[in-house]
Amino acid sequence: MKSINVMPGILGAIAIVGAAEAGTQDKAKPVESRTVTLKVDGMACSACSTTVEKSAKRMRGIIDIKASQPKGTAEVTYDAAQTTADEVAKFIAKNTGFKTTAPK
Ligand SMILES: [Cu+2]
Repeated sequence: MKSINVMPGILGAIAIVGAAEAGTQDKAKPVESRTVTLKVDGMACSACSTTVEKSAKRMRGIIDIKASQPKGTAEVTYDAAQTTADEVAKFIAKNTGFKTTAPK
């Protein structure tokens, strides 16, 4: 009876590895990548732009962000299936205090 008990254990482990690999590829959720330039008011130095970047990277659906203090902008790449430019702007404004607006 012992061999019968061992088999489901091995199959279970293989199933878990398979699921983990499928998860990293994320085929169930197609990425609708979009890039938008947000206006970010009030950044005074490079630490401010770093704050904006770090804040936005915690948000669901953010693929990449590059904030520029001299330009007063943040170029954001996000998954349009998960969020919108307006939501990203609101998230940044709420978490950093910098007035952030999405292009209309
Ligand atoms: Cu600063």
